[in-house]
Amino acid sequence: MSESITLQPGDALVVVDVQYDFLPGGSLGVPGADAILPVLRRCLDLFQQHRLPVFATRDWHPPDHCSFREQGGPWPPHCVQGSRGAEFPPELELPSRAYIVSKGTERDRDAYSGFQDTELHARLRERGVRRLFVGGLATDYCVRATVLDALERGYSVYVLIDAVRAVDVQPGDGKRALEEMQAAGAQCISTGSICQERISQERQA
Ligand code: VGL
Ligand code: ZN
Repeated sequence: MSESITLQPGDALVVVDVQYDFLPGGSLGVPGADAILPVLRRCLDLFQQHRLPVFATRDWHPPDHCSFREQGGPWPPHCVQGSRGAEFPPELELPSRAYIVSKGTERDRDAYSGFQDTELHARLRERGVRRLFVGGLATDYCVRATVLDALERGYSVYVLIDAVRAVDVQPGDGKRALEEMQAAGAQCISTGSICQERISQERQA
C-alpha cells in the first residue's frame, strides 16, 4: 500500500492526449483506453475542488504530417487539426478553464512530448506549479515523453497508473515505459492514493 498524497498549492493535473483517435474505435485506438475516462473525470473534479490548475495536451497534426504512413511515418493518420478524431471526448468534461496545449502542429516535426515546441513549461512556471500528476495516452509514447521532459525540467512527477494506457506495439512497451519513467525519478501511484479530502478554505484564510 502506498501512502496517501495530499494535494497542495503548486500541484497541477496534466491530461495527455485523451482524444477520440486514441480511444477504441479511433484511427490509433489504444486498447482499453476508454476505461481511463471515469478515472480522469474523478481527478478533474478533485483538482477543480482544490482550485488547482488543469492542463490538457492534444496531438494536433496537419493533414500531411510527417508521422503519417503516407509521408513515410509509423502511424495511420490521426488527430488531424479540426477533425472529430482530434476532439476531446465529452465524457472527459474538461473544465473550460483547462489550459489546452497543442503539439505536433508542424508538418515536418513530430512531438510526443507536451513540452516540445509548446508553452507548457512557461504556463506551468507562471502558475507556480512544481508537482505534476500525469494521466492519459499513450503510456509508451506521449505520456512517457512528457513525463521524462517534465523531470528534466525539475518537476516532481506522479504518473497515475490507473489513468494511463499503452499502445504496446511490442508487448511490454507500456510496462517498460513505466519502469523507465520511475528510473528517471517519477513516482507511479494509483489515483486512489490521492487524498480525497478537501483542503478547508477557511483554515487557509
Ligand atoms: C501518440 C502516437 C502518435 C500519443 C501521438 O499521444 O501517445 N502516439 N502520436
Ligand atoms: Zn501523433
